[in-house]
Amino acid sequence: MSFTTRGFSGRRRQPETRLPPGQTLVEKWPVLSAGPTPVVDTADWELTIQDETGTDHRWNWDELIALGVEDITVDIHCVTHWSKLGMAWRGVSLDKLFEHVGSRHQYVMAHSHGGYTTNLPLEDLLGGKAWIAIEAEGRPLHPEHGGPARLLVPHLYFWKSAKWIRGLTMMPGNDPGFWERYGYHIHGDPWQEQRYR
Ligand SMILES: Nc1nc2c(c(=O)[nH]1)N[C@H]1C(S)=C(S)[C@@H](COP(=O)(O)O)O[C@H]1N2
Ligand SMILES: [Mo]
Repeated sequence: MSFTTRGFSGRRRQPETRLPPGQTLVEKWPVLSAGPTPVVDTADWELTIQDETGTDHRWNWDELIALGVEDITVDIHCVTHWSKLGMAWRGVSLDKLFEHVGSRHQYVMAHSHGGYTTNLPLEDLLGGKAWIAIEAEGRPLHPEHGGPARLLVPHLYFWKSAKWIRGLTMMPGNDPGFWERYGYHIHGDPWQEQRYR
């Protein structure tokens, strides 16, 4: 399956209008990590979604891939003002994972190897808007960019796309994650310039 995600307008924006306010285009892909790059092997990789009852839903690497991998082309926008347009990614839609998880809780904390966290409303992860990404630009995701697997939520600032993802925990409220506690915006929509609070 191969398709290009569309903006919420339902129409692909032209390059000059695909840049959110205050952003600058980059060609090279910067690395931004708050700590060292953890070593994560697909052989013992696992993703856990903890539902509101505390029950863990688990997928190993092969089980993740078996859910179905999509090719997507998206733009990414970092709060530090760089944007990279038309990036080719491969990943598993969060819709596929949440088909197996019932939750009345409407917020999610993403947890990474190394301790990074970021919070998101569940609705920002569903509806073809978010993936567990395993490849970028035709190659397995480089460890510096979150390989073997990272969250990819391109419609929000890129700090929401947790690298080295290991789990999602359902939450009743929108508790702040790592950068959000340091004053980054609780939601992070680049089109609204939701950078800091
Ligand atoms: N685990 C983890 N995920 C993370 C980060 C991090 O430090 N640790 N940095 C975030 C920030 S601020 C950005 S801009 C992007 C950078 O991703 P990149 O290094 O692949 O460009 O990852 C986000 N995800
Ligand atoms: Mo960032």
